[in-house]
Amino acid sequence: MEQTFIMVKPDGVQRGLVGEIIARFERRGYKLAGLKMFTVRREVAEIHYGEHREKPFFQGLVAYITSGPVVAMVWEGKNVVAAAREMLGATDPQKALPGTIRATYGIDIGRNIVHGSDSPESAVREISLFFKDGEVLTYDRAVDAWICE
Ligand code: DAT
Ligand code: MG
Repeated sequence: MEQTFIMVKPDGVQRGLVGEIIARFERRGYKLAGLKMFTVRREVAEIHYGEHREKPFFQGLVAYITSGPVVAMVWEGKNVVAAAREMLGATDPQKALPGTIRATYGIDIGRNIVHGSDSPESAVREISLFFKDGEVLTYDRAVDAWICE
């Protein structure tokens, strides 16, 4: 089953939005497969955001993501990568559609609250960067048959 990597960034943790974000994924029916809280180390941040290394905002982005604890999660379900990106909204909260997480809780592109993998390949890479073997769990939920036929 498809999985995605979702991370509540340090601003989301500081602002008390962890529960709100988890609740949205839970209520939609996705399955929580991994969850932990930690502070991202600079080396890991630079790998995670490696595609942006040459961008002018890179240093600020690394400083932001390493500035405090994050909550990292693996969510699982049909088409979860693309669906989660829609739930997050556009990268810039000013451009995000109403009702999305970034539009509901954010104002500034440099404080956009939450990360979500942009493709299934990115999800695999990001999950393996942040989670060790055994930290992503496989289990059955009795409710699954009521979520997808
Ligand atoms: P996303 O997080 O939606 O996948 P991205 O991968 O293009 O967006 O960029 C990663 C993060 O970098 C993004 O969440 C916020 C920051 N960022 C992107 N573009 C930016 C810009 N033009 N100015 C400042 N920060 C930016
Ligand atoms: Mg991205």
